[in-house]
Order: sequence, then structure tokens, then C-alpha cells
Amino acid sequence: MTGRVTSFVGLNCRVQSDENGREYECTIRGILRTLARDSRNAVVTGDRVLFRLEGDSYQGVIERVEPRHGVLSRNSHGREHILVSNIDQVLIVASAADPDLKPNLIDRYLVMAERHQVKAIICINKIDLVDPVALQKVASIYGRLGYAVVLTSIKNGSGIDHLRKLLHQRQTALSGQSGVGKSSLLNVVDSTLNLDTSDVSDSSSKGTHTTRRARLLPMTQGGWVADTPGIRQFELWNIALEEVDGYFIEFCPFISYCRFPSCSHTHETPCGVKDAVAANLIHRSRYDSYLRIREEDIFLWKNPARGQS
Ligand SMILES: Nc1nc2c(ncn2[C@@H]2O[C@H](COP(=O)(O)OP(=O)(O)OP(=O)(O)O)[C@@H](O)[C@H]2O)c(=O)[nH]1
Ligand SMILES: [Mg+2]
Ligand SMILES: [Zn+2]
Repeated sequence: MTGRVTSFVGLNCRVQSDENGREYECTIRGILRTLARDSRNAVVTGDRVLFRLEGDSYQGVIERVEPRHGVLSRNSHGREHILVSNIDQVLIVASAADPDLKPNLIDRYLVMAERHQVKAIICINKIDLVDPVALQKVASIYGRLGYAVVLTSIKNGSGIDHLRKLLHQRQTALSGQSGVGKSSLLNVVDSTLNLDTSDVSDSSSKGTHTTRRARLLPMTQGGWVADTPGIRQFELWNIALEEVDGYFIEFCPFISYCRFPSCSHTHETPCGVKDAVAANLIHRSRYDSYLRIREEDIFLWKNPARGQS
């Protein structure tokens, strides 16, 4: 039978059959683990698989994994960890407050979405906690770049209908720091999902990682969502330093004005990117994110063991 991996239970996974819509608990054929460079990525949530029934109840063995498109991955202890595969879009969730809005984290997720050619939507949640006028500024930075931006609150219902439309009939992965309200948003978009949520409990407002592993959930109105675990420190994976500028989509027209073809847009002159920042054609916070990604990730690439999971 063919099906789609919806979640993991220890080393086994749940596969929803294309034929009858039922869920089967499957083990993974040994050879698949052996062939994978990292056994954790042998089979991941979202994979389309071929599996064989075993025993008489709903159990099976995964025999083959179809080629993946649209993956979301991160660096974990110097190795790639694929969070979810076969998605059409990623919903980058941030919160206006509690935890504070971090444009740098949004930019990191955008780099990853561009790298994997997955459409990105930005959702800023908990807008009930701040003055919405202040948020419009941040929203407009991304809106102007052509990314869809939705401002939401589960407390007063803002933006929920818009969000529901954006997710309709799509395969969407949700990403974002722990505690921003990813699971809470999904629960209001589709009340049948019934996901666990929890208070941002510790004093540093970092959240408690209520959602542990990516899970794929069918929505009643059509489409799938993957609620992925929050990530405290998010490192990019498999992106060479020299290509980071290419994923800041608004930099592209200015790169041709750089003197050196290999310009890093840090110390060189003349530099089209730096000139564009000075002329307000590239937003300062985006350029700052670019510099931060370069600095922090250079360090990590040299010290891969420091990558946090
Ligand atoms: N004020 C306010 N609080 C919200 C909103 N959305 C979520 N929360 C609260 O934020 C806390 C964290 O929400 P979760 O949905 O568990 O966050 P999460 O992003 O799924 O977190 P992880 O699963 O740990 O990654 C909960 O206490 C929610 O009630 C909102 O729009 N406004
Ligand atoms: Mg959650
Ligand atoms: Zn340059």
C-alpha cells in the first residue's frame, strides 16, 4: 500500500493509507536505515511511502520512501535533521510579545524557505498584547518583499479567517520559536485538531516545548498541517556562506553593483548592497540579519559540535 507518514511513536511511525484512509503503525525496514546518511532522516514526517502489511491488525513495514520535495530541516549537533517533507509552504509563526518579536529569526526561516524553494507566509501572533500600529512597520518590511503576512490573535480572533484561507487545501509546515502559539493557532483554525498547548512558563519566556516532534494533521476543510516543535536556536543547514545573500531576495538587484564578484557585503567598497542599505532601498533590519547569520553560522560551521538541538 502507499501512504503518508503522519507521526512517530518512538522508532515506529504512523502511516495513513491512501487507499482506505486508515492509520497503520509501521516499522522501518533495516536497509532503509542503513542507506540513510543519518538514520534519523531515513523516514521523516510527511514522507510518501510504500509499505507492506504485517500481522492482522493495523501494522506494517515501510519498504520504500519516495523522493522528497519541499523539506524543512535544521542543523542539530552539526548534522542535518529533516523536520518534515513534501510541503508546499511554510508558515513562519512569530509572536508580537511573550516571547518578543525577533525579526532575525523570521529572516532565518525565510532563508531556509528560499533555499528549499518553499513558499513562505509570515504570521505574527498575539497581536492583542501590543499596539497594532507598531506591528504594521514590521509587517510592511515583509509585505513589500512580496511575502504574505498575516497578523493574528487567538484572544480576539483577528486574522484567523485570513489564516484559514491561506492554509486551505495546502500542505503547510508551521515553524517558529516555542511559545509563540503555533498549536493554539491550529486549534482555532480547525477545532477538531485538539493539540496540546501550554503556558510560557519559565521566567525567560522561552516556552516549554510542548510539541516534541513534527506531526502531520489532516484538516477538516482539506489540506494538511505539520505542527513542528519550537526551536530555541535555529541554525541553517547545508547553505554555503557565499550563497546566503542570494536568499535575501531583495539583495539580488544590487549585487551586480558590487566591485568584487565574491563580495561578502561586509567590508568591501564599492558594494551595491551596502549602498542600497544606506539609501533605504534595503531595510536595515534585514541587512543586520544577514550579518548575524554570517557571523553566528561561521562560528557553527567551524565548531559543528556546538549546534544546539
Ligand atoms: N495573549 C495571547 N496568548 C496566546 C495567543 N496564542 C497563543 N497564546 C498563548 O501562548 C502560549 C503558548 O502557546 P502554544 O500554542 O503552546 O505555543 P507553541 O508555539 O505551540 O509552543 P511549542 O509547542 O512549545 O513550540 C499558550 O499559553 C497560549 O494560550 C494569542 O493570540 N494571544
Ligand atoms: Mg506547540
Ligand atoms: Zn557587496
